[in-house]
Amino acid sequence: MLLKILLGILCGVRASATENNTAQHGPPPLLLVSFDGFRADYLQRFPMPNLKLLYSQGVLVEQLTNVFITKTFTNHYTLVTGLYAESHGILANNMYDPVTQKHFHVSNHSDPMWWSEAQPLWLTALDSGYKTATMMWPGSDVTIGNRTASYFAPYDYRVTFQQRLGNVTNWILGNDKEPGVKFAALYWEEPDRTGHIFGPDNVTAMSKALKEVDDNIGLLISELKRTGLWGHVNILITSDHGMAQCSADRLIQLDSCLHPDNYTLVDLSPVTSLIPKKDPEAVFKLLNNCNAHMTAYMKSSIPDRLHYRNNDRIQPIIVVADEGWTIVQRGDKLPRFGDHGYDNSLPSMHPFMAASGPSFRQGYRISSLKSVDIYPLMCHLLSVPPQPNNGTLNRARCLLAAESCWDVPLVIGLVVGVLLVLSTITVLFRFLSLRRPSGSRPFQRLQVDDDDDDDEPMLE
Ligand SMILES: *[C@@H]1O[C@H](CO)[C@@H](O)[C@H](O)[C@H]1NC(C)=O
Ligand SMILES: *[C@@H]1O[C@H](CO)[C@@H](O)[C@H](O)[C@H]1NC(C)=O
Ligand SMILES: *[C@@H]1O[C@H](CO)[C@@H](O)[C@H](O)[C@H]1NC(C)=O
Ligand SMILES: *[C@@H]1O[C@H](CO)[C@@H](O)[C@H](O)[C@H]1NC(C)=O
Ligand SMILES: *[C@@H]1O[C@H](CO)[C@@H](O)[C@H](O)[C@H]1NC(C)=O
Ligand SMILES: *[C@@H]1O[C@H](CO)[C@@H](O)[C@H](O)[C@H]1NC(C)=O
Ligand SMILES: CC(=O)N[C@H]1CO[C@H](CO)[C@@H](O)[C@@H]1O
Ligand SMILES: [Zn+2]
Repeated sequence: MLLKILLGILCGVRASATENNTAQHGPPPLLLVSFDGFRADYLQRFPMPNLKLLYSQGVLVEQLTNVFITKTFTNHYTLVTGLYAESHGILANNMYDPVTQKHFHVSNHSDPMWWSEAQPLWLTALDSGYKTATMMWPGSDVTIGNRTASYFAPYDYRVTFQQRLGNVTNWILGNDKEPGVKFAALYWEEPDRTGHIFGPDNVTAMSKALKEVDDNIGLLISELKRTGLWGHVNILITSDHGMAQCSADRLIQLDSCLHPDNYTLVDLSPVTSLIPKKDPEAVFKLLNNCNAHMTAYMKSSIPDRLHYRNNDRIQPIIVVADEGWTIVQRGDKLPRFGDHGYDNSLPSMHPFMAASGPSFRQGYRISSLKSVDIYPLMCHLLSVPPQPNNGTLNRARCLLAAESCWDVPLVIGLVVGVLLVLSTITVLFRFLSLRRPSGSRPFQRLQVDDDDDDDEPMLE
């Protein structure tokens, strides 16, 4: 708490050219790009020259602590709302809502009721008078509160990255009739797809996929340079989650513990979500003792740190598999070699964040940030008042060029230093005042210097 306050005070705002422009022409446009399933350590394991070029001129957050469950729709909505899953309502890629008795699936996600517990940035920014655009960002084709971004395109895997990018740069540029958009969100499905098919440990497959991702980042840089936007837009490249290696040796069969007649299945792996038919406690007990590599929770006892409890769309029992384990109902067929959705404290589930542009520092990196903090950061970059959220700008402030910021270790050092000086002064002061003789303390006199002796009578 003390540290928070200190950081807040120390991160004083410095006047800068960016702010001058902000005052006159509004903030620079912000382009948010997600490469689905980009596990943080891919950055160390694969070359990625274009991405490295981008953040060498900007900032890098080596790991982003995302939210539970570490699935695509859940975390993409978190990035644009700053909310935990329980607060934005997109709790999984497969959901059941007991109030409306509706079912949600990635391929049937367009009913606004699922998304209306939050307001994504592409809508909030409209209220500041900006135009916005979304290119296949999950949920951005849904009419939320009767609105969409000014421009959007529903997901279509056949549209190449270059085509998506072309639309986005046109939207940012604007034309004679329409001003450019201030906020654009661009989605690309790799390296998630390859990660699922081959697993993140397959160096051959992942090298190829990440080379393509990096080539796309190269395209992004050259397209922004070609259109004159480079250096004038803030670019934020991030992802929703990482990927864990799965194996046929790490399968958990629910049927071996519990007959499927006993429950209605809502979601399966790596987080099983189910509704018990009769006795919930009995079903829980069977699941809890089923396999050492998974943990069952009654809804009321899901740990606080997961922020995954206060929502009707969380079912009475969830079961969470250990890293790399796959839950199936029956059989011994491994559905995919890579998966995500596991506990969000696992580094393998974490993505990264890189950014560059006029508002960011250059060549700066921090080891971690929470994904809920991206939203307040983006609101700050756009001067858009944030909706209530679970993030804070304080942790991301140091990434900004306009903030003179102190490192946490430095601040701790400073605080300790100040405390040391203060206590030294106190000790010295005490020592000196002890040296002041008082007749009632005989030992005092023994320590007193000769020249001090002269003053004594006057003091007493
Ligand atoms: C602010 O912008 C104006 C016009 O673009 C420029 O003349 C002025 O020098 C700028 N001031 C600062 C402090 O950058
Ligand atoms: C899609 O979801 C809606 C409710 O949100 C439901 O009425 C409809 O039956 C679903 N369609 C399919 C094909 O599952
Ligand atoms: C959305 O628009 C419809 C018809 O235009 C209207 O009936 C409804 O109240 C609106 N809903 C919201 C949330 O504004
Ligand atoms: C994207 O750009 C292409 C080529 O200019 C155009 O045909 C297409 O309509 C654009 N898509 C959207 C959603 O505006
Ligand atoms: C790794 O991926 C390649 C395709 O890039 C595939 O041919 C190979 O079988 C995979 N290896 C393993 C061990 O899965
Ligand atoms: C997250 O933010 C929402 C909106 O402000 C709030 O209702 C919720 O209590 C917050 N969650 C936590 C764990 O603070
Ligand atoms: C705990 C529980 O409800 N067990 C039931 C599961 O389903 C089988 C088959 O329908 C029943 O025999 C069990 O009693
Ligand atoms: Zn994903």
